[in-house]
Amino acid sequence: MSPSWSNVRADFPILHQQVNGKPLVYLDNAATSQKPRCVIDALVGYYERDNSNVHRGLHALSMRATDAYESARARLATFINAADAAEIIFTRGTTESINLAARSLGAKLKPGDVILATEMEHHSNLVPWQQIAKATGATLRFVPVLGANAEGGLDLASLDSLLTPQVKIFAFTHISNTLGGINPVEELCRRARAVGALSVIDAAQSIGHGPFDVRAIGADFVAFSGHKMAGPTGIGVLYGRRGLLDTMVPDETGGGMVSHVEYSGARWKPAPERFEAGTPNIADAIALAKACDYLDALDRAAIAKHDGELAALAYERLSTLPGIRLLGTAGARSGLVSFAFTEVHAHDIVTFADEDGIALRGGHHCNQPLMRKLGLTGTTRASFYVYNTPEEIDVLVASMRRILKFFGVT
Ligand code: C6P
Repeated sequence: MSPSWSNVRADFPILHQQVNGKPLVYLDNAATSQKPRCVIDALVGYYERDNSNVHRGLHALSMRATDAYESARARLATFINAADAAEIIFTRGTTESINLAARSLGAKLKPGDVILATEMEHHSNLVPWQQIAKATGATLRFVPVLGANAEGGLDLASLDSLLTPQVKIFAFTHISNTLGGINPVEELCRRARAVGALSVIDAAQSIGHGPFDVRAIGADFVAFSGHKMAGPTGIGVLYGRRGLLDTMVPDETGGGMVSHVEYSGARWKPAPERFEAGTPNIADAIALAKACDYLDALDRAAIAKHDGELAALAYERLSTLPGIRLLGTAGARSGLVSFAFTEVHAHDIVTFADEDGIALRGGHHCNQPLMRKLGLTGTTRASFYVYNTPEEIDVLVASMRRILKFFGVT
């Protein structure tokens, strides 16, 4: 049964405020989502009752903290249907997860190898691969995006020529943070596997917005951030298939990740400890597990439907505005809409919308090459989550009309 979406707002304390004398309309969820009371309470509760360092203590608090931290890992594993909690590496977020994967996997690359990405990648799933390609002599290639407004999504036909046996890594986003379309990740993983390439999915924009089953998808690696899925900042996950993780070199070394150390060298523990040197972000991992409980209780399929319907409604309503250019597909989309006006800069739109209490995002959204390809300097983006309502889309559209009128666009 679908949750009562109007009750959901009561779970998020931050939403009940005015901005510039207007009720806050928070439509910047692709940048970071708001946090429900239960996640905030989990953070505070940990520091008030259990705070201690993990893994190295034999006293009660340390054992409690260790139990809670490792239970959080197990909870994240069930959240994405991983086969084993050891496949969950806690990181600072998507960016750190992809850097870890790139550096560890990159250690095995050589000249002649190919890393395949797509033209719609966020800088966080692009620059780390550029760096690894430069360091190893591997070549970085891209699956093109189709259409003047990227309405054609990824050019899947190009995979026939791009996915050669030279491709060792295929890194792609599940949902573009600028376009909002949903990429066919099962198919992309299957195609990668067929040529012996490892798949790396950037799930930053999808993980909190619908069901995600790593085994059904057939993913080798998945990166995501807690703060975009109702969890805290500073915590995220790199999922890696167990058999792969234990063959990989650690990215960082130090305490906690070693099984045996001499003055002359050291041996590594198996995953996940191998990839978690130093004191981890214990409190935020525990609170992230609470966010998983919260999203599952809402029902993640229902969340996907809710967010997608709001974005489709926003797309339809915004398309009536003069001079608007809407990016991405008109069809199946996740919970975001990205648009540009010929006459008004995205930063002006966002600044003026703030006067109406609306939080939007304007700019290149860390997609500079894609923006250049589409002939844009930036877009305005409205992104939705569980607490947003159709009435807020009315406020958004009315605000856009007011701004366009101010700039003399009719
Ligand atoms: N996008 C936005 O679109 P971090 O900052 O590590 O939590 O996530 C990076 C990241 C990676 N991939 C995708 C597809 C993303 O959307 C993001 C973050 C934010 O507003 C910030 S640019």
